[in-house]
Amino acid sequence: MSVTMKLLLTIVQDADAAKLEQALRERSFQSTKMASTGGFLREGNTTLIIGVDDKDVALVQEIIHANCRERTKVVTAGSPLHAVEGAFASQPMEVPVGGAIVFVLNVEAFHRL
Ligand code: 2BA
Repeated sequence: MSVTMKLLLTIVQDADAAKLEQALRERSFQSTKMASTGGFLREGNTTLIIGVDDKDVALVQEIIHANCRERTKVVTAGSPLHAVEGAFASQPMEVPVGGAIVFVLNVEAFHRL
């Protein structure tokens, strides 16, 4: 049986996660929260798995956009990043993070067993 559903694999900053979860709940969208770590900064972030009907994808993306903001992280000398990046990263540098990274995946099937 095919379903008309998408999975939004959504990576957000920890600081935005609770507010986003609440906003989704208020609109009756289900989500699953996973602790994750960014490969570049090697800091904790949050990955939300959100399964939604195709027709709700745009709305959910609006909710994500409204609840996640861009922040700048300063990567300072002595951070784990500097150990691997060498001379390129010997000065403090700023990187923008977020609002949110959203992968939209087709869902082949959805079962509640
Ligand atoms: P991080 O990998 O810790 O990356 C944090 C931020 O550092 C990124 O923010 C980006 O602005 C910057 N950045 C990442 N790689 C870089 C590089 N090679 N050179 C310079 N700057 C770099 P966002 O793009 O907003 O990503 C936030 C988090 O979302 C990432 O944390 C990662 O956990 C996830 N992410 C982003 N793109 C992804 C992808 N294509 N696949 C899987 N995860 C991704």
